[in-house]
Amino acid sequence: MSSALGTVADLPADYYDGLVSRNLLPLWPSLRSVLPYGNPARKTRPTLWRYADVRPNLLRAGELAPIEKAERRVLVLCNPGLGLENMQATPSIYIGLQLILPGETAPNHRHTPMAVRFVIEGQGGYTVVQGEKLPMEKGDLILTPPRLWHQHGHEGTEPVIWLDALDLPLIYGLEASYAIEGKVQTVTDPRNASTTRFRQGGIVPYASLSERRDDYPLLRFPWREVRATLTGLAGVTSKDASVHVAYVNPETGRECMATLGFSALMLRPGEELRLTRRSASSVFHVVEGTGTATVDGQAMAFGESDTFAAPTHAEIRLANGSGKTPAFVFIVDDAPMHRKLGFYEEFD
Ligand code: GTQ
Repeated sequence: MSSALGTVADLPADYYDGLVSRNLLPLWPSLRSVLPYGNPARKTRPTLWRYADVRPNLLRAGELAPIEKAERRVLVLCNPGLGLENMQATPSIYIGLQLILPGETAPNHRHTPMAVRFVIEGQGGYTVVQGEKLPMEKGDLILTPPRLWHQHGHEGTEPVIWLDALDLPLIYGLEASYAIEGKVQTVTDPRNASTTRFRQGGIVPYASLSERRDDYPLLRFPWREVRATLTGLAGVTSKDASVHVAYVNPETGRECMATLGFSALMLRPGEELRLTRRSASSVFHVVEGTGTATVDGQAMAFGESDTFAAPTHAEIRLANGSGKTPAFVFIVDDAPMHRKLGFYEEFD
């Protein structure tokens, strides 16, 4: 059985001060706080960001911050439990909502954190990744992997807004986060080349069987395909199983990025779903529909384009608010990193 550990107050002051003056600390007074028994200490709060609150402020940023003065015009979704200034939705996940106006370009750069974009509204936006021009339609997922060049642009007529998810808190915490500015990219690959090469799951270019594998063979996952897959899957899934798909690398069948994972969930009309409790933290973005999320007992009513965060080890329930139409949710989590580090867990 564990007993109470000694505290700093138990120690002679001159001994403790002597340690501190030599950049030393005793472990035992802090052991339980850094390595608690049973469950991790969590500061992340279940938090909901309503699109109706973010959108007008983001459009105002369009007036206040010219793209040349912003590079990336983004409002960051900060978890209040983690300190707003730390710009963490969860301990490992950064989420920002980015606005680009017609005719604007966001300059070419590359950086050590990985990023993905999930389009919320507007037509005509695009991202160029390593010379490949990737169109951005509502619900599309675009990957900008670590250290690959990327720039954004907008050829349409209405504002384009997307959600950025990055592993920035993690990479910043490693003191490894930095960017390099680049010259404007020339588009070398035809529009949508990676999506053409990997058009359908299970069918890959023959040469990819013997070629050295590209780490990121597919950079764009069109929502149209994801939604159709979910709808089809709902038809062959029993009522007690969830309708949930993962975005993967088409060559390996494994997660498409090293640290963060991406998936999409369909809540059938009237469905109430209890997610498997697990070690990973996550962020949910509502693509379509309304409902209620209950995270560690805290209920949050969600609507289209709202975003909410759940801490590690959280108890999560999702209920579709409609008995007639499905709801669709895009999910970002840090399960790939938990798996790689060897401590991914599912409970119950
Ligand atoms: O679009 O490259 O939200 O570099 C934060 C950092 C977006 C981007 C963010 C970035 C970007």
